Amino acid sequence: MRTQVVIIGGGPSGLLLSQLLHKQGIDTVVLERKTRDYVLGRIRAGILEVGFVDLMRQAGVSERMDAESFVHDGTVISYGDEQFEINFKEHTGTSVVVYGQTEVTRDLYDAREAMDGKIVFNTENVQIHDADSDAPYVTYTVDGTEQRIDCDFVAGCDGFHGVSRQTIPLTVRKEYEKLYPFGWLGILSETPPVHEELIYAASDRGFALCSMRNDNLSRYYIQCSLSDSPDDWTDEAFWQELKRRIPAEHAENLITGPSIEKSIAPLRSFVTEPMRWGRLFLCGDAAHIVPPTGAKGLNTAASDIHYLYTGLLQFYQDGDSEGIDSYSEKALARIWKAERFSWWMTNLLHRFPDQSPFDLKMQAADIAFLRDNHTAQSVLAQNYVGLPY
Ligand code: FAS
Ligand code: PHB
Repeated sequence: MRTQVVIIGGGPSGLLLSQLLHKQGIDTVVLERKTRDYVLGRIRAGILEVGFVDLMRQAGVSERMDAESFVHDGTVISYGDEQFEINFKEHTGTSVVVYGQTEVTRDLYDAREAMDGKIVFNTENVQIHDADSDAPYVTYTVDGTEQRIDCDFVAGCDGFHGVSRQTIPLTVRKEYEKLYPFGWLGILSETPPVHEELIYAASDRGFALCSMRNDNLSRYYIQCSLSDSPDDWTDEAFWQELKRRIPAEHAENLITGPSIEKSIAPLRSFVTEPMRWGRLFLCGDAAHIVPPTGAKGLNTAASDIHYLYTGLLQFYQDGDSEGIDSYSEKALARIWKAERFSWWMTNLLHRFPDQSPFDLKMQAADIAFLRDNHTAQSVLAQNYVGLPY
C-alpha cells in the first residue's frame, strides 16, 4: 500500500491532522493500536483554546462543539476561603471553550468516517523504517498479518508511550523532564457543576479543581499522593476532601453523586527536541507533556498540528519545504512557553512535600500578588486563553 502521510495514533492529534489534510486532498492512513471505543473511553482534557476551536472549524468538525460547548470568559482562583476571578475577556478580548476531549475525539472520528478516511484499528508492532531517507515506510501487524505502507511522510501522533519518539536515535534527540511529587485524582459525576466557571483551588491540604463537561456532568480533581490508587478513595472520601479544599460557599452548594469515572494521572513536564527527524514529525504527547494545571496538553497538540498541516500543505501545493523545515523550531517555541505556564501554575497552586515555612510564605505572596495586580492577571489570562500560533 502507498499513501502520502502515515499518521501513527488515532487520538485528537492524529485525527485532526488526518481530517485537515484529507479536506485538502492529501491522502493519509491513521494507524491506531486500540479500538475507537477504547480511545473514546479515556477521560482527559476539558478546555479548548480559541486556536483549537478555529482548527476544528477549519476541519469542518465544529457543529456539535458550537452547539453544546460552554464559552467561559474567566476562571476563579481560590486559596482557603478567599477567591477572586481572572477575567480572560477583559484582559485578552477572548475566552476559552469548555468541551471534553472525549467529545472532540468523537466528533473527529465521526468526520473521518463520513469522509471514508482510512483508519486501521488494533494495529500491533508498528515500526517506522528509513525515516531519515526520501522513501520512508511503516510496517505493522493487524489480524496477525504484517502490512507495509510506503509514504512521503510519517506523523508520530502516538502519545507519550508511542513508538515514534523512540524511532529518533538518542544521538539525535535530547529530552527534558520534570516529575512532580503528586498526582491528580479525577472523577466524573452526573451532577450539576458547583459553579458556572472553573475553580482552581489552592489550600493547605493541597490543590483541587472544579470543572465540568455540561449542565449535568462535572469533572473534579484533587491533588493526591503518587502512592494512592483510585480504589483507595471512596466517592464519599473524595467529596469530603474536595469540600475541605474549596471555599465554604462552594462546598455548601456542592451537589455530590456517584462517580462514573475515577482515575489518577501522574504529573510531569516533558519535551523532546527536535520534533522532526528526516521525514518523521512528532506531534502532541509524542513530543511533549505538561501537568494539566494550565489546560495546555491538548491545546499544544493543536498548535503542533497547525504548524505541520500548514507545512505539508505548502509542500504539496507549492513544492516549498519551508514550512516542514521550520516545523520543529516553530512548534517548540510555543511549546516551551506552554511548559513554563503549566509549570508556573502547578507551583503556584499545589502543596509540595518539601516546602519550608518560607516557601509557603512565597507561595501565598504569589497568589496575593495575582489577586491584587492587574498586569499579573493579564499575564495569566494571555497564557490561559492561548498564546498566538
Ligand atoms: P493521545 O495520547 O491522546 O493519543 C495517542 C494515540 O496513539 C492513542 O489513541 C494511542 O492508543 C495511540 N498509540 C500509542 N502508541 C501507538 C502505536 N505504537 N501504534 C498505534 N497507535 C498508538 N490535557 C489537558 O489539557 N487537560 C487535562 O485535564 C488532561 N488530563 C490528562 C489525563 C491523562 C491520564 C493523560 C494521559 C493526559 C491528559 N491530558 C490533559 C493531556 C491529553 O489531553 C493530551 O494532551 C492529549 O491526549 C494529546 O493528544 P495526542 O497527542 O493525540 O495523544
Ligand atoms: C478538565 O475539565 O478536565 C480540566 C480543566 C482544566 C484543567 C485541567 C483539566 O486545567
